[in-house]
Amino acid sequence: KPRLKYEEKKELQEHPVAKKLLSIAIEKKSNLIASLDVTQTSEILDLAKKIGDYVVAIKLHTDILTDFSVDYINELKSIAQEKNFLLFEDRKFGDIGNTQQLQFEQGVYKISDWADLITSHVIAGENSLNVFSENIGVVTIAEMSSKGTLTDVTYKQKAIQISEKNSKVIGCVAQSSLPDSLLLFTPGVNLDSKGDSKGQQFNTPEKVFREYYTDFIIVGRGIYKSANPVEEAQKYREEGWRSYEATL
Ligand code: UP6
Repeated sequence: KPRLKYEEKKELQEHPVAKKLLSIAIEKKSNLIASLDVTQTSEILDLAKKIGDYVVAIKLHTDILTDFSVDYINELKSIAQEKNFLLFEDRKFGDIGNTQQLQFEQGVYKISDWADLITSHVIAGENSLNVFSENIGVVTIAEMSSKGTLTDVTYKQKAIQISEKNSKVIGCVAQSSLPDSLLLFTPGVNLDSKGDSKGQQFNTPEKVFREYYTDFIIVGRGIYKSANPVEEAQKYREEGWRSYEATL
């Protein structure tokens, strides 16, 4: 059976962030999330201005920054507003609820103040998700892209069960298809490389749409490490959209 269109998926979503993400995808004809895994705020701001038109969201690892500041976050927020993309903090929470709450709300980054989307493991069980606010879209880690990951079929099924039951969860990170009610986010996407020496495994956009019916491709080094990030962002956007349409 063909996959659901973004318009049809939007009908199934209750969460405002899920609806917003799908609206942006439809409007921009893009299913690309750029992961800007760079260590200086100036690099993120520069890349966000240049590629913001082609992405639905920018994924961040805020704890790798050497010069985080509230001014940086405010500037990134205004670029996001202007260019119409969401901010996705890939924190991969993975602790008991109480600790996750402190990591989410406190510390230097105060993720709860600015993120539209966050990632969380569900290794600590369903109640650990209680601490995230209703207005932030939670994306759970159901299955990882790396070689030898412990997220086997049973783990993935349990993670999906928890995710389906929780109204804050809009979808999962995974490397295989999900129930229609959850949005699928797939990292480990690269057109030029099969992997790295640290366990990452890459697939092409075409494969992850055809085989998994993914909803969003997450591209890191394929864009920010390339000589021309703008050209690459355009290329992944086109390739992602073409691959999506081919599965309808
Ligand atoms: N990521 C994965 N695999 C997962 C979950 N998350 O690669 O299973 C994240 C990484 C990185 C990005 O933390 O930020 O997606 C992939 O970047 P890359 O394209 O440079 O490998």
